[in-house]
Amino acid sequence: MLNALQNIKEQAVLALAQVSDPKVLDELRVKYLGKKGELTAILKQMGKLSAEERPKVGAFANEVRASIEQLIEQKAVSIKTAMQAKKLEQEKLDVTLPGTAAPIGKAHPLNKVLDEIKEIFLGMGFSIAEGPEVELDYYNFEALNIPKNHPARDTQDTFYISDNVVLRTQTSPVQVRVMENQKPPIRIISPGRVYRSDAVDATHSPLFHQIEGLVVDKGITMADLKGTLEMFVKRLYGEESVVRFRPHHFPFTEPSAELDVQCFACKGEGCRLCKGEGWIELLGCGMVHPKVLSICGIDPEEYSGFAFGLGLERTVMRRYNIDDLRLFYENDVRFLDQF
Ligand code: 2NL
Repeated sequence: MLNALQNIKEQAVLALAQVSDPKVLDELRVKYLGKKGELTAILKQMGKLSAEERPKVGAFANEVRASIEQLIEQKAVSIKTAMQAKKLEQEKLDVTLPGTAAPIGKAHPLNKVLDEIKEIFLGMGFSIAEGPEVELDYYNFEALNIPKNHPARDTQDTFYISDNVVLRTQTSPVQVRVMENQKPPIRIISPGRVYRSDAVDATHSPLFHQIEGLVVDKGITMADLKGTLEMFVKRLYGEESVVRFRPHHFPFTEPSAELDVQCFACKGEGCRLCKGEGWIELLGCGMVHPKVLSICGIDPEEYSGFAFGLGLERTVMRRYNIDDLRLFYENDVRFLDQF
């Protein structure tokens, strides 16, 4: 019996030396020390022993039990320590590593410049007017002194929804609606999407953006037009900007003009930026045609006004030296992130 106990002890020592899994350790505890375990099995046979042998075997059995218990206890501690070390190793956190930046959006370059332009005009007492992009032929053309056979109505250039409904080609119809509904004084800008049936290339798109402006009151003259627009250009491009007005023609203004700014790069000498001209074209403008005023229900004998229009894309391209308008609509973050 002493031999059997010695065997159990040796087996247990060997088995326990191999364990690294707490479940297996528990199984071994049951196997050696459990109620149906090997040690208990031996102790149950103690009755067969002589009175002389019994205390010896009993003492040794206790010794074996105690040393197996101690081994299991030590093993449990070392397994727990090893598992904790492994967990710490796996979950280690280097707080000196750079963090993962949360991507933050920003305003589109078209909106950035549009916001600046709105601020400039709001600062001069203008309000912002909006209106439909799907517009009656009447508001887009007729009311602006562009009759049925005018070249500006070329079906090549305009999207027709039906005979008398078009996608607006300018934001002027917004201003026509304001004149119909509001008594002067009127001081508005109307920014928004406009449409032309153009093929897409570096300088054309079937959808682009325009900002128009309109002032109507008693006694408005060309001097108001020139003063207001020169002030606008200086606010947008810098106080040192030099402007000039050139005669032009629009059906809805008389007289009409185009406003140029002296090239910022060469100061009028002629360079690549201004294509040798010395001047860069910014916008079209003029005194509202008396016919347009009367069509909109405003007496041209009592009131006069000026109006202007500029393309947002062209303005932004000039501002940031962008050479292809398609970049605005492609939503490539590598492009958009630069502004
Ligand atoms: C351009 C420049 C312009 C206007 C737009 C306008 C609007 C009303 C009455 C009179 Cl309601 N004029 N807008 C005036 C001059 C120029 O746009 O290059 N357009 C094709």
